[in-house]
Amino acid sequence: MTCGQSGMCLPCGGSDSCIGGSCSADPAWTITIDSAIISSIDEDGSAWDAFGGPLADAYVAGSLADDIGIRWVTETIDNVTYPNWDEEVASYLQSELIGDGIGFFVLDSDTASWETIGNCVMTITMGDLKEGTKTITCGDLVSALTIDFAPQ
Ligand SMILES: [Ca+2]
Ligand SMILES: [Ca+2]
Repeated sequence: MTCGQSGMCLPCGGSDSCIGGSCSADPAWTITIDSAIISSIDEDGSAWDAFGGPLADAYVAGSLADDIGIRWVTETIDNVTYPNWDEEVASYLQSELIGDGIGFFVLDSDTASWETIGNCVMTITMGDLKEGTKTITCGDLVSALTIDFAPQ
């Protein structure tokens, strides 16, 4: 079955999506924020916090890269350089992941606000999904951000 002209898609039915002009299987994948490696000091060489422990109180927020705004947020882990969230945050269609990628903000939670530790976009290929995990740098202060993928 063919579909899609100039960005318009006819319904494909089932769990298929219009990919490259034909209806193709488009399974959902769950996204798990696994872990990160965060600098112990900020870009000015200062502690992340003056009170309550100098290391970052780290959490990750994000969405598909084309989305406006934040769609999900992890728990905060206090005073860490190697946060291990292992937290499932979202489920997206394969076509969305490969088409858009995911935008991430790694943040330091403060009393009434936050500081940005890093932000980045992860591009995702079919190979990455099959591998089940991908690690990227996320700005100068996050030397590794690891995301896991699993078929839903
Ligand atoms: Ca702070
Ligand atoms: Ca802290």
